[in-house]
Amino acid sequence: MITIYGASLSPFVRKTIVFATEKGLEFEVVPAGGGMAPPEFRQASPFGKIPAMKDGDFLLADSTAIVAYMDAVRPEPNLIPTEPKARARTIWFEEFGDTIVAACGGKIVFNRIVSPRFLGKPGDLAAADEAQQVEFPKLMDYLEGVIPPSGFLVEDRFTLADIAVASPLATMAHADCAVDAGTHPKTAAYVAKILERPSFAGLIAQEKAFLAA
Ligand SMILES: N[C@@H](CCC(=O)N[C@@H](CS)C(=O)NCC(=O)O)C(=O)O
Repeated sequence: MITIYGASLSPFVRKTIVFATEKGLEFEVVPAGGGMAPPEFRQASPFGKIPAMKDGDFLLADSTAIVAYMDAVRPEPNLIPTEPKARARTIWFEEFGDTIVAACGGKIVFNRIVSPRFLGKPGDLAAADEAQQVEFPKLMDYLEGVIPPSGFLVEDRFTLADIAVASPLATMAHADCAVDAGTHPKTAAYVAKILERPSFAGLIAQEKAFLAA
């Protein structure tokens, strides 16, 4: 049984949970982050970032490292294509989600949710608004141009690329930054369809309940 440390509001943690679910891996999620830190989490994540993972005595941090491990121990169903170009495109989209989308999302989510709710300090709402108005549309323009008619980013089937791109967008939607179906109809439909998968939908329902409490 694999243990994932973290909380699914984090796009990186959600990525590993969805990946493990889609792989059919047996896993549990142990809350970590903020003030909560079980001793093993500290060992697994040298810089205290979520997610981290434990499988037996093997400890590991970082969502990209964790999904690479999960993929190696459970190759099927395949979520990281093996054909060279498709594999490289998948990693590009993972990187796009983890760095470019998450950087924009961080400004929005930190200032609208994390700072006021978890740190007890007002967020910089102007910075969040600016990220949504200036940066976010550029990301959406890019996606609008690359989403294939199949509705999957790589190999016309569900892969890590879809998990990694949709996950930060799910976190941003909690912070009132949703894809505008008027300006970006393909992207809005794409994200909605990926997030409807049971592996995402269950988590998102729990997150909404947590944020509403
Ligand atoms: N590259 C890392 C990023 C992990 C990350 O930045 N996690 C954030 C939460 S979304 C975190 O733990 N922040 C707390 C901190 O930096 O101390 C991954 O993919 O796992």
